[in-house]
Parts: sequence; C-alpha cells; structure tokens
Amino acid sequence: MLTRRNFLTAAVGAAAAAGLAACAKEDGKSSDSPGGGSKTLTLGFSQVGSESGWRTANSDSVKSAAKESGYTLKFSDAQQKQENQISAIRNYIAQKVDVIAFSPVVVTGWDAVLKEAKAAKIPVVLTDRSVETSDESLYVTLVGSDFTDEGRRAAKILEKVLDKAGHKGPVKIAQLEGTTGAAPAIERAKGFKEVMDADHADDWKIVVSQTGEFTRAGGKQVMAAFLQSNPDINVLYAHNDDMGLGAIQAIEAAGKKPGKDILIVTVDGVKDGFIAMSEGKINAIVECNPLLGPQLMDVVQKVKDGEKLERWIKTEESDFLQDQAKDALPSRKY
Ligand code: GZL
Repeated sequence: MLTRRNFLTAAVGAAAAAGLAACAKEDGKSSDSPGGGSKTLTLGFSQVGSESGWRTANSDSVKSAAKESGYTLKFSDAQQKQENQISAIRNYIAQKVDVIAFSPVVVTGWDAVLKEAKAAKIPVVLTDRSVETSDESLYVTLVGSDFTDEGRRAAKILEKVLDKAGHKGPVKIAQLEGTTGAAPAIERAKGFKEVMDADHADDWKIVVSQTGEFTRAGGKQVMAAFLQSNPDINVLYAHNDDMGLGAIQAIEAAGKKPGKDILIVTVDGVKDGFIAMSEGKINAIVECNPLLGPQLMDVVQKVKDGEKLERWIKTEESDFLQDQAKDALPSRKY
C-alpha cells in the first residue's frame, strides 16, 4: 500500500514499441477510440466499473483527455470484478499497447498480471486506487488522492458539523464502507479512526459499520438495516456520496430527517451530493476529485518519453460545509 514514506522518485523504463489499434470489440464492455496521428500512442485502460457518479465522471475525464491528446484509447469496464480487470490487462499486453493504466478494484492479487506486463516491457500506471505489492517495479506511478487523509478530513469536518448543530451528548456513528478490500474503503476508515481515537475516544463511537459497495442501492439497503438495529444513530459517515444518497432515502423512509436527526458526512463531491447538501440533507462533503484524465495523459506521455516520475502524483481537493453548497454548485465540474 502506498504511504507517504515510500514517496519515491522512480526511474522509468524504456517505452514499449507503439502498438497499432486493433478493431474495436463489439462486446459493449470495451471500446477503441482511434487517436489522431499515424504513430499515435496507444493506451490500454481498465476501469473499475460504473458504480457511482464519481466513477462516471472519472471515465468521462479519461476518455475526453485521451481524445484531446490524440491517443488511441482502449477502454474496458470491469463491472467491479477483479477477474475482468486482469483479463483486460492481458488483452492489452497481447495487443502490445504502449502503456497500460488502471484503477484497481481491490488492493491485492495483482502481482502475477503486472509481472506479465513487465515481461512484455509495457509500463503500467495506477490511477485513483493503489495496490499492495512488494515489487515497486511493477508500476511506474499512482495518479490519485490520499484516501487516508480524506478519512482524517472527514473526522475533522464532522467536528465542525457537530459544533454547528449544537450537538450535545454521545456521538453514535454509522459507517457505510466502500467496496471491501478497496484502497478508498480501507484508507478512509483508517484516517477517520485515527482522528476519532486521538481526539474523541471518550465521546465518539462507531456503533455499526458495513459495506454498501459504493452504490446508492447498497447505501439504502444497509442504512435501512442499520436503523433497525441501531435506531439511536445520530451521525452517518459514508465513504462516498452515492451511498450517502441511498442512505438518505432509508432515513426518510424511517420518518427521520437527514442532516438534522442524523448528521451526514460523505466523500466525493459529485453534483447530486452538492444538491442534497444545498437541500440540508448532507452536512459536509470531503472532495475526492475524479477528473484525473489530463494528469494521466501527461504522465503517459512522460512514461513513453522515459522521463523520471514521482511515485505518487497526488490530486488537489478541498472540503465543503452545508452553507457553501449553493455558491459552489454552479462551478462544480462533475
Ligand atoms: C475514490 C474512488 C471511489 C469513489 C467512489 O478515488 O476510487 O470509487 O470515492 C468510487 O465513488 O466508487
């Protein structure tokens, strides 16, 4: 797992021979978008899926940035299944793409296929999520957010939310976790717990915690169960807006007021999250920027040119309280 400690500058191996775009497969899950020039760079990209508004914005950003750069993009949607990502990466190796990039659905189980890419001399770039590996040569860099810091920020902004709400008494937190084994789920929980244990050991407690798979349906279903088993929950920390939006439906169905009876902090900052926040149903959002496309294309070119790259190219992002929602909405880009 990437931490600040192994924030290293990695030498980049020689670029792979330029592959030519094969005919697009008609399976609906993968596609080619031919680039501009005759010797265009070909990028093979394996996306997690289409589970959330964040993911949709991330895919759109990658596709439009590849088009803008004149690169040939081979894009596949893994529908949140690791085996689909592994077979997509193997396809890209067989097609001899210049660079492979992917957002790993979970942190473990990648060494074998990344060793195959290394043997084929195709450099790999991680976007969004990291992997656990002891062999740092298996990928060049990670372009993405610091999820542990997002967890810390969520706890810090919850302090402000509780203060603004004039909350008195114990803080009983329900946590909607992201996909089990995914870096954002592991690290957002870790960062939040760090602050809770350090500064709120005597008055905050996570009374229930379960994955909602980063989806609205998952958030709604799990929150309904939480409210059955723990009717005195007074805070919800959801690892993404979509689960928070689903949870809001369950909270209202239970006759409670989201944003009042249950204070809500989420992560991502998609437009629907900001709309809910402007309606008073979400109290704060920790931004996680999905618009990684331009940074990724810049990195891909540098990899092809054999330039040195930092081990982790972090995404800039900020946090928003409810009273900022209305003013921020018009300029939100995703
Ligand atoms: C975070 C990303 C997460 C988002 C979710 O970078 O991996 O996956 O927070 C998405 O919305 O499903």
